[in-house]
Amino acid sequence: MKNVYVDVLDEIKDAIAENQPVVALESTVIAHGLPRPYNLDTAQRLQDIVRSNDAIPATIAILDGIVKIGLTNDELEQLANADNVIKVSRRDFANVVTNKLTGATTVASTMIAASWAGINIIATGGIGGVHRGSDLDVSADLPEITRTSMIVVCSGAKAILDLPATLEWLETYGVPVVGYGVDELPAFYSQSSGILLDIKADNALEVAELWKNHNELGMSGGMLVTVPPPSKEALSSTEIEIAITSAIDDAVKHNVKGKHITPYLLEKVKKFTKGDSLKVNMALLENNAYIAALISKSISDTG
Ligand code: PSU
Ligand code: MN
Repeated sequence: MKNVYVDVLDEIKDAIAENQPVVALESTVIAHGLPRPYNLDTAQRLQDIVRSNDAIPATIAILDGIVKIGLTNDELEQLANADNVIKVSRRDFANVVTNKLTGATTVASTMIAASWAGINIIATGGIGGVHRGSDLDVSADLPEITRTSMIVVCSGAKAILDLPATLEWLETYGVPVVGYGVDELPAFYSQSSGILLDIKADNALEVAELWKNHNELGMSGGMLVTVPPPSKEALSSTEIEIAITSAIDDAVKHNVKGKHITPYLLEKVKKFTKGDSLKVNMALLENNAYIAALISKSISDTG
């Protein structure tokens, strides 16, 4: 689907037409996931990393009602420094376009827009999932992965979530979850979750093969490729768990709900870890962009 509300950068259009590697990058992490000035720095670094590994970066956002697939440096800066940026998921597209608003795209909405442009891979930090506790809060990222044919490279679901419940959800709806060089689901801030995975790929080429067969078998929907955070910055599960529990207690106390809960918890965890969670978040975003570029290149080389 292409329409007057979608604007794809020429270099991305050309790369897709020539079957060259393109990696989509989401923008909620820029507008809501990371504090200034780290957000703009990281967004630029992610694009540079993708580019220096022979793929074209396509950061996606909605500016004044236009869905931008690929942002110029000025647009990236504008988004990183704007106030009142809407966090856009599937349900929000029509509203943001109709009212010419500015929005940052989550994993779910980035997948939707990326697929309009023919892109087949996105890199992020951690996907949304099933939240802890008794409220039925399930991220729109999960159903989107069942609908949209795309590889999602991430460090698992964010550890503020209920990871076993998230993995069960993905199993129920038939989403392949691949460990990249590991046989355990990474836990975003830390390398291990104790949850074993059934599918392992040791390198980008093996992911490309899985993806090719996923499509040749006529499987609809996406595939999750989970990459552990770099060991230098990764935190131990016990140290991060204390921060997460305190953050959730605070959120309950202040009645934070809906789309505000994820950014709230990330910010609180950052505070309780004295910035260590921010360091690992930025490091894993960079590493995931790197791995996504390698996978994208393997797909275009073998396709
Ligand atoms: N990864 C990060 N930081 C983030 C996100 C991912 O390292 O802030 C964002 C993604 O855009 C993801 C969103 O789609 O968090 C999930 O939000 P929710 O739980 O409200 O669906
Ligand atoms: Mn939610």
